[in-house]
Amino acid sequence: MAVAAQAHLGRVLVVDDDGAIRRVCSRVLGAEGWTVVLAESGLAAIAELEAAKVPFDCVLSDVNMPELDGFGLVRELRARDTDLPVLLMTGDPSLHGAVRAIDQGAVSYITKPFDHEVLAAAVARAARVHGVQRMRRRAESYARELYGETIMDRSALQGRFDNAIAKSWMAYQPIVEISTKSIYAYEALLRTEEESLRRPDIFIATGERLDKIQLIGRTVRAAVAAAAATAPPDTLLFVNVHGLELTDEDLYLATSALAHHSKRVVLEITERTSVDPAVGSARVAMLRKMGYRIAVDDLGAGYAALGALASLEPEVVKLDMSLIRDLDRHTNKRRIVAAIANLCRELGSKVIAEGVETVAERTACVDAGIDLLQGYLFARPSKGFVNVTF
Ligand code: G
Ligand code: MN
Repeated sequence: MAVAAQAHLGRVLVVDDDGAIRRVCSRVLGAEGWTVVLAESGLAAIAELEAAKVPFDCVLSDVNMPELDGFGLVRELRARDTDLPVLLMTGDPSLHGAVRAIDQGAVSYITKPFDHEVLAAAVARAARVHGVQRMRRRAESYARELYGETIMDRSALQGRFDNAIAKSWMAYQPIVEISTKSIYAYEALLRTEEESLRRPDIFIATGERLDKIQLIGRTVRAAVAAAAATAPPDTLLFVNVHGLELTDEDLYLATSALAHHSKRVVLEITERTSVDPAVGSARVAMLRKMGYRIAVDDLGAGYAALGALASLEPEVVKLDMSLIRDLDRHTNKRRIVAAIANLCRELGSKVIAEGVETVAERTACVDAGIDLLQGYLFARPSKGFVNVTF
């Protein structure tokens, strides 16, 4: 796969006492875009795992090895409370071997000898499942952080959530271009009349908790598509896309309502739920092919890492409001913001400053070379496409 070959897919630990197998795995997986680390025994594998500064995404291990065999390795890993997926390679093609592998906590197994395609697909699948699970867990702990444990009752939440979707609407907030005194775009923001979920972060965290992020995404995209005709011409529409939406096939349907407007839509991606760089860049390539442009949202908030600039090559970068707040009063902050804005421009991205609230912040942004601004100073998010007086 061309996309996969260029992407950095992640790190795989290959464990086998047979040097020939290690070499084949290294060659095949390396060509796919994986970073491969080799270990010649179960004990060496444990040592690699414990020394690793960057976590592994998958372990591919032989079953029959002296000292610590593949099953023992899985047991050791599980005892260390890690959910790292282990893919076992077994020379035993019987069902018994497979059952035993899964029983012991391996996520999957392949039988030797194997086709190169089978090997590559099995590793990709194991790592992908792991990535999605990790994302879900993160989303869930974020939801718990917002609510506390007490109101995590699923059925109660479900009722509120359904009501929130039924009573949801989109607010639009202008993004202004200072040099031309015009409106460059509007960001679409999800709102609801359901009292308990009025705070957008809590609404979305509830969707994460209930595994309904794709429903939220579909609702948002349909609403924005319906409103697109009433938006002032020549303005772009910025639409937030949650990390878990990137795997929703509805997003990629050429016949979907929003796809008809893709040329004027910029999809904002935030790393709040940690978009796997490999999944992210492949998916983003598909969205670009459909005509969408991509923005990295919340840069500087601790979610969006600078790495996203390299892996997603966004057309637009939005600087988080924590960087913009009191910009006029902090020399070092101004230096940092100016340097990030410069870097983004050098990489070919436009820069938007989010959360501009005061005239002094606006001036400081412009002085830092930022021409596109968004925030309460210009307009709050509101029901229609409001105008701005400069
Ligand atoms: O994560 P994202 O950047 O998409 O979130 C934008 C949120 O920030 C919206 O919910 C919006 O209401 C809010 N917002 C927009 N402008 C301002 C502002 O100037 N100040 C503050 N505090 N919040 C803002
Ligand atoms: Mn946003």
